[in-house]
Formats: sequence, structure tokens, C-alpha cells
Amino acid sequence: MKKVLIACLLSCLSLGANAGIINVDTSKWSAVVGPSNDRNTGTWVGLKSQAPEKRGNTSGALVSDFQLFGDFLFSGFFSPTTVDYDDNDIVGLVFGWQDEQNHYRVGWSQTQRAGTNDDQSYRDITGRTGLYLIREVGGVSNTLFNISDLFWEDNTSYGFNVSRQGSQLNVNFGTETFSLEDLTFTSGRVGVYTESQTARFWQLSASTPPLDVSSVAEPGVVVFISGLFLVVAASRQSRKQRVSAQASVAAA
Ligand SMILES: [Ca+2]
Ligand SMILES: [Ca+2]
Repeated sequence: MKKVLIACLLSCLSLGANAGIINVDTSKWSAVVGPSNDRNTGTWVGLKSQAPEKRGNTSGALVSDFQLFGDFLFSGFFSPTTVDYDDNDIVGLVFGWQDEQNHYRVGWSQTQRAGTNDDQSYRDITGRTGLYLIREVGGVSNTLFNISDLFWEDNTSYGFNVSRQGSQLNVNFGTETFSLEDLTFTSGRVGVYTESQTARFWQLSASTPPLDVSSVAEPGVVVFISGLFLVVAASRQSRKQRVSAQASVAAA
């Protein structure tokens, strides 16, 4: 019985360890109207090679085919400029995405640099520039975080990751990291977006905490929970058998 229990526990733990990994395949993601002033979906290339790229001066979001529930981690890399195209507008990511009017977005602009011929850059719908986190609910924007004078650099690659731990959102985007509490959208799709900007994104990955049974997000987690019940039930049965065996010994 003990061997069976250990084997079951190991197999359950193994299922649990893999439970949170989500298969990211950007060829299945959807190009949609973004959280933008410019109401178009833009054109994305590189979806099959898992490196979504905007080569034109367009807007729009690319959102995942899966939803994340509860705690999660979404990470990757991005570069706003290409070898032959320089611009100064908005590049960002979305999460808790229901639609373009209900989501969180992290956006970053380059804006007009002093002493250059750059055009004035796009601003978020809120009028924000620099780095910002916006919560959009029913088309009403709320700024949760903003550094208005922090801008991305040309010909530079950046990393990002955004995660939820209970009510806490942790955002690392480019050069900045910040955390705050918000429970408005505890589930939704993730994605990337641009406004009037070229950009490339790569090594996108998403996961949910593998052993956190409080967030039942993936079928694997459900399997793990079933397995846990199985282990608990088996342990109880084993104990019951021992107690009844001891009772028999005592009676004898
Ligand atoms: Ca530029
Ligand atoms: Ca532009």
C-alpha cells in the first residue's frame, strides 16, 4: 500500500509540476482592435515562428487563444524599432484582457526627444506618455501607474514579465519594476500591442503556479487536485485498515 501511495504521490507531484506551463503558439493568437486612439488591428507577421512583429506604422493588439485564471506569470522580450524603421510611439502588453474596453495595459512611448526632429509621439487615450499601467473598465480608463518622463531607447531589446499573486500585480517592463494591489480582472487573455509603432516580441511564455491549488486554471491542475483527493482518500483508508487491524489484535 505504501508503495502504491508513494507512486501515486510522485505521479501527482509530477503532474502538478507541469500543470502551470501553457503552450504558447502565437499562430493561434488573434489580431484585434487595440486599446488605442487608432481603431485598427494592424498587420502582424512572424506568428508561426513565435516572434510577432509589426513592420508598419500601425496599431492594434495580438491576444492569446487561452485565458489565465487567478495567479499567473506572462513574460517575454520586445524591441520597438527595426533596422530600417525608426519611430517614437507606443509599445506594450495587455493582460486580464476581456476586450479593448475591459483589460489592463502596460504601455511605453518614446516621445519627442529634445534637440531631434522626432514627431510628437502618440499618447495613450488617457493622454499619458512614458511608462504607464492603465486599467480599462467599460471603456473608462484609470491610471494605476505612470512615469511620464521615462522613455524607451532606439535599437534596444527589453525584457518584460507581469504576474499576479493574489491581489498583487507585479509588473517588470523594460527598465522599471513596480507592484500594486488590484482585483478588477482576475482572469482574461494576455497579449501585446502597439500604437502607431513597429515592434517585435519574442520568447513569449505564460504559466500559472503549478502547485497552487487555490487557482484552478489548467486541466493539469484539476488532475493534480483529483490526485490529491486520491492520495488523501488512500491515506485515510490505510489508516482505517491499521486501526481496524490494531482493534483485532487487541480483541484477540
Ligand atoms: Ca526613435
Ligand atoms: Ca508612428
